[in-house]
Amino acid sequence: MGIVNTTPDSFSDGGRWADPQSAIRHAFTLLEEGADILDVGGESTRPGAAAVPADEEIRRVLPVIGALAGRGCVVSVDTRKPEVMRAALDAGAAMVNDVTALRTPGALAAVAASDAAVCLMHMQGEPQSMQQAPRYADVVTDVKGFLQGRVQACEAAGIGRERLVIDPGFGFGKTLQHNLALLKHLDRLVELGVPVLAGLSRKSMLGALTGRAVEQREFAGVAAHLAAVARGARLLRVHNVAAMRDALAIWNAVEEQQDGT
Ligand code: HH2
Repeated sequence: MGIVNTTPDSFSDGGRWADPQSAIRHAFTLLEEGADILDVGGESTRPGAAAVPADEEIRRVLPVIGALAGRGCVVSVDTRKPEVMRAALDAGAAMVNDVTALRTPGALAAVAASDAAVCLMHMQGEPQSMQQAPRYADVVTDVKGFLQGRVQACEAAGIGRERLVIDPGFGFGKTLQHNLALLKHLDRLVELGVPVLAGLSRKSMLGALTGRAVEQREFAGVAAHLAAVARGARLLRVHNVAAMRDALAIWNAVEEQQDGT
């Protein structure tokens, strides 16, 4: 999954693709590099980010989603607002990626009324304050229990399991130790029987471990994503698709090597 930001303030590439034409061009570059899904977002969820009104978010993402879906691309919309979900699905988005796991009133119904897929992500607290004092009894058990509850809420609302993806939400209300525990034990989320997505690209945990600035975390991100794949992650949300594709080509060749040859 390649990341297409239309926000002026994303934590990693804020403003670079804020006009629709450059966002669309960037999306096509990601496709050429091997992305299967393009994740289009119009509201940054970085720690401390300001909320964006729905009409402004729609104004940012709709031209990009319409253009990409119109050309047959598989598009995901990264939003937590039911109004934006509906507009994006009408414009051809095939997936909703929601960092609040459809907890906003009306979000379950907005997705249930479509046949789109949905990514349910765990976040403790709100972006404005989530990194102040994240706390868990046991982070892996707590996140797994939350995601299991959201899978059940989706099924009860008429969104079948085959449409669902789950995500521990690296960096969303988590300390470095919480993030590492979730990555190390990602196989416990895989046990829920729903494909797991990992989004570690350029995140602060990579900076904490390497001392690198946001734009220099590419190698660290590839390593972190491979650690996720090794534990069963099936989707990776990344900025640098080419680097991840190369890493996966090697990974998959080793995994698929038959013994005895
Ligand atoms: N991380 C960000 C945004 N959306 N969605 C999922 N499912 N998983 C994630 O880990 C995730 C996400 C990060 O926030 P943002 O500030 O928008 O930065 P960017 O989109 O450049 O990654």
